[in-house]
Amino acid sequence: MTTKEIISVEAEPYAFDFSPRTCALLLIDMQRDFLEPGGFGEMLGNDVSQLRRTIAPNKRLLTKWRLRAWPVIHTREGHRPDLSDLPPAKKIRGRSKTCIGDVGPMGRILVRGEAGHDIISELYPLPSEPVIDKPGKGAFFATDLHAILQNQGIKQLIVTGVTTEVCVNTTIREANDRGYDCLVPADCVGSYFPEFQKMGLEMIKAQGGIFGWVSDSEKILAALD
Ligand code: C5J
Repeated sequence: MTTKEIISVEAEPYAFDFSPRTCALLLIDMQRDFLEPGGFGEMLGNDVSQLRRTIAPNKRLLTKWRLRAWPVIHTREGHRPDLSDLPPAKKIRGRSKTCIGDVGPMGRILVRGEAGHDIISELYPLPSEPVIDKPGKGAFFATDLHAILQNQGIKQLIVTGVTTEVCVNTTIREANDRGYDCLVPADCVGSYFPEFQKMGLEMIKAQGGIFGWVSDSEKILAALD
C-alpha cells in the first residue's frame, strides 16, 4: 500500500475517504468498570450487555488495524490516586452513595492503577499502542492526545468505544473543533440506554455530518478488503 492510497467507506451522510497512513483507530474507555459484569457500571444498575455487544466488532477492527500496522490509540477515563485532578463537582455529581475514588467492586472507582480502571482483556493495548489517561469525558481535555496525533501526521480518526453519548460524543466534538475528521462505526460504540445510542449517532451525522460520519465495522472491513 502506498501512502497516497485512499480507502472509501460507505457511510452516512456520505462516503468517508481516508488515507490509512493519516488515520488512527481511537478506542475510547473500553474499561472493565464500564463493561464487565460485577463492575461499577453494573453496580449502578446499568445493563452491561448494551456495551458488551461492541467487544466483538471492536476486536475485528483492532485485529485488522494491527495486521496492517496502522496507528491505534486507547483511552481510559480516570484520576490520580490522590484525586488531585478530580473536580469536586464531578466527585459529588449524581449524589450516589458510592462515587469516584471510593472502593467499588473492582477497586477504587475510576482511579488509575485499579483493576476496574484497566482496559478489558479482549482489547488490551499492545506495548506499542499509546494509552491516554484522561480525567474528563473528552480525550483531548488535559491530555497529550492532540500532540501525539500531530506528531504522527494523523488527520482522521475512526472512533469507537463507550459510552456513545458521553465520552465518544464529547471526544468527537473536541476532535471536530481541532480539525480532525471522525468516522464512527455504530456497532463499535455503545450506550447503556438504547435511545441515547440512537440519538448519539444521529447527532454526529446530522446536518451533512456536522461532527462526522457514521458507518459500521463490516463496511469498514469490506472497504479494506
Ligand atoms: C464514558 C461515562 N466513558 N459514561 N464515561 O462515557 O461516564
